Amino acid sequence: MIYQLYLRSFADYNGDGIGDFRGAIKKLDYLNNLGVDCIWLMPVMLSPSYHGYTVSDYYKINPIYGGLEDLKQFIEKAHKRNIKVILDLPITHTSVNHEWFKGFLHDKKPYKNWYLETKDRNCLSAKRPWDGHSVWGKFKNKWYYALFGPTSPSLNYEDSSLKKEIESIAIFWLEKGVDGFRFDAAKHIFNFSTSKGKFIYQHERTLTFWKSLLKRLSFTKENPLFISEVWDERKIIERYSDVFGAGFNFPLSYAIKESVRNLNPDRIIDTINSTLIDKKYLPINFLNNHDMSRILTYMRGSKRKALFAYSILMTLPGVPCIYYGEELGMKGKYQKNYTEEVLEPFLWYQGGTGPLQTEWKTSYKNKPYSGVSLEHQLEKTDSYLEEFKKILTFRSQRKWIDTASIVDTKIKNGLLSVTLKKNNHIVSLYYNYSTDKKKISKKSGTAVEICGTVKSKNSSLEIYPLSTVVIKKGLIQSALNG
Ligand code: ACG
Repeated sequence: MIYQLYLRSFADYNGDGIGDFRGAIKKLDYLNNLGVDCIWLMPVMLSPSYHGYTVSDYYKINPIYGGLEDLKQFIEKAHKRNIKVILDLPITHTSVNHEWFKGFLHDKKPYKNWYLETKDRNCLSAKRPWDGHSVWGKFKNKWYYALFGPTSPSLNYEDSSLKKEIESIAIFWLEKGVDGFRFDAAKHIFNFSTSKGKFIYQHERTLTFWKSLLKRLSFTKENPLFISEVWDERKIIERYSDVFGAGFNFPLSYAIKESVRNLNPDRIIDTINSTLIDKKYLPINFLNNHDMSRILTYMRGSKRKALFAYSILMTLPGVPCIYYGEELGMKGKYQKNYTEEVLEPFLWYQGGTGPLQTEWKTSYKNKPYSGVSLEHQLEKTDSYLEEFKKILTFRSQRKWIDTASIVDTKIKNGLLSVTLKKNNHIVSLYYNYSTDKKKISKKSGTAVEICGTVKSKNSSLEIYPLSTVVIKKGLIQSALNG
């Protein structure tokens, strides 16, 4: 189970209000108890931006988070708890503060070729396909390609010396002990055609680039975890996941969220079948990340729906990944160009202050005394966190599900069932999407209720709306009774 961690908002050791490695070290037991076995650190390299996706030095840790020694300590202490650590590596663009970009602006070799410049009017009219933004930035008289906006000039991989440098950077971090990377924006290595003056994905070339880079990196580390972030339709995601060995499963994220929000599971079976069956790579399943709304907000405040969605995520094959603070039911809606709203401080204390609490920004969505804090929830018996943990515990005790096969999927009158198999484990999962109780008949054995309410009545089980139950096959013979 992967935990996506935004260090700035997690735990502050040195008292400057900003989360850091030493603070996060103090919270490793908290993550361990949740069942986390891999931490994805959102960008921690030197960067002028709050999110860190614009890097100004790939060999340096952002000093607000600590130094290289602190990262090494963090990794060492995580490893002691059998937790892996992977870094977010945004290499399709840099910060404008990077020495490379300064070199480019001054036409210095080799940097003048590491970014793309144009004077061609035809090129300048090119737009980003998904939202129509211009893909160019301007400094003095120079127009440079900047797919993610003018403060993030895109790197130009037509120059082979750049690839060598990126290789050295990745090796540098692997040698420091990190277990792998989340490769940001992986489909965007080659996407501008200067001859046509247009934005055009060049997947073949991009995949060749990654194959060669990853092959080189695999010599440095045994069993590295490389995850591609390719936000696209299934077929494209798959091509990249095959090369990386693991990829974020965007279609499943949409399918779970939409089906639960609309209480309509009709489309989810197709997505389960097409994204989770017979894969040569590990699907990384998630509901949201820092580019998306938090789940409780997405579900318009319905805790039942949010937990039900998590129960689906946590019972399907593939590796589940959760975004920090989701276990508390933090809220926040991502609005275009305003990622900050989903990056609020993890609230440890009711009053918003106490040891290790971060406060680098005001929380608008997760305010003190709003009931979201860990402290408050630990004092209650029926908290969101407690229900969330029950779902996580189910999964962390059954790691075999990560690589299980799906042998059957069915849906009848709003009751979705999925049967999983791995070696001698066979289980059937039942998810009640309808607004009525559903009955399944049983012969003998026990059922594990994962979410919501499930009652045993004589020879049958009653599954309440928005509830999930798992049944060990062979112990209970089930039939959908509608
Ligand atoms: C990553 C990070 C993100 C980061 C960057 C840049 C990249 O997660 O936080 O921004 O370092 C595109 C890229 C992604 C990128 C997002 C933000 N994410 O491909 O790699 O932008 C369509 C497009 C996608 C596009 C998405 C954006 O195809 O390419 O993602 O829209 O909404 C279905 C379709 C699918 C479609 C979706 C959504 O799934 O199949 O094709 O995706 O619907 O419509 C960071 C900061 C930013 C800052 C930047 C410099 O977060 O604020 O500006 O750095």
